[in-house]
Amino acid sequence: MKAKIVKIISNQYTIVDKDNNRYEAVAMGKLRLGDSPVVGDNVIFEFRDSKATIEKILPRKNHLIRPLIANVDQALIVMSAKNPEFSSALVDRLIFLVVNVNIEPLICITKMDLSDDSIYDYINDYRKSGYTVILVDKDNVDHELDEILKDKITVLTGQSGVGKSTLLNKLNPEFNLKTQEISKALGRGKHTTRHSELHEVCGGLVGDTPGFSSLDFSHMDVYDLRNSVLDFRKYINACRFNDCLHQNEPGCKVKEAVDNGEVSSIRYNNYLDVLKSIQERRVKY
Ligand SMILES: Nc1nc2c(ncn2[C@@H]2O[C@H](COP(=O)(O)OP(=O)(O)O)[C@@H](O)[C@H]2O)c(=O)[nH]1
Ligand SMILES: [Mg+2]
Ligand SMILES: [Zn+2]
Repeated sequence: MKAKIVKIISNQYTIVDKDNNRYEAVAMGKLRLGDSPVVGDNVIFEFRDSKATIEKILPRKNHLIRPLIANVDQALIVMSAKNPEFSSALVDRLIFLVVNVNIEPLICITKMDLSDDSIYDYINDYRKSGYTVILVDKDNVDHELDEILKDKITVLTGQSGVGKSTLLNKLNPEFNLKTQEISKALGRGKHTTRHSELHEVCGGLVGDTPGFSSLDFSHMDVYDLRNSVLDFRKYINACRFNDCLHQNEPGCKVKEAVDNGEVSSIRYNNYLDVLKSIQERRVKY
């Protein structure tokens, strides 16, 4: 039978099947020796001595290390319109890191109530480029988000103070209560107890904040970066040279598209900044 792992505490697994039945399960010893099961894993389980036992991990579409989550569908990149000040440089770096690991980026702009209309220059730029942008203010959350989170595994990312916890709490008031209880319960001996969990929010699953916020590009080469800019995908193989980095090469269709306004110059300039830093091997921010 098939199920998904939604919670792991030490060697105790909570799995949920497609009819939303939850089981407490153990894993076969051989699984714990090799590539251990992580939350988000789709697994095959059997009942052995009336105990649900995970026998096999199904192939993963991706795998985050920090936190350990498999099969992440999308990342909600959270950035405030103000306080802290909106930064497209930061949003775009997060987009590149997320896309590089095959996770779909979604942009969520919080604290719209603190901003003037100039934020719409960015909002329109991202929307025109094909990115989904969700807006949040003190009292309201774009209804679209319910539909977006449903049936998916989502991680939230973004610098501290932008409103990630506030947003999750708005979507599901139980969320904060639950996470606070867990951190209290794990306060003692937390270094020895492994705990990870996907939380149910809007009919989907939301994982812990991943470590993208360190903005570490050291594992990416220039082509990984180029291929992580969704804005350029339309121009794949259009440039004169296949290995075009859209920098100063002759016959570059991306640069042409930037000049005539088809590709966002904001994204392009943020791309160039990261590209240069990789080329200079000054890879950390
Ligand atoms: N005005 C306003 N304040 C917000 C909004 N969202 C969050 N905040 C405030 O921003 C601060 C940081 O929020 P928090 O959720 O802890 O951010 P996190 O570090 O990303 O989890 C808190 O004081 C929140 O009350 C919003 O949409 N509008
Ligand atoms: Mg928080
Ligand atoms: Zn090019």
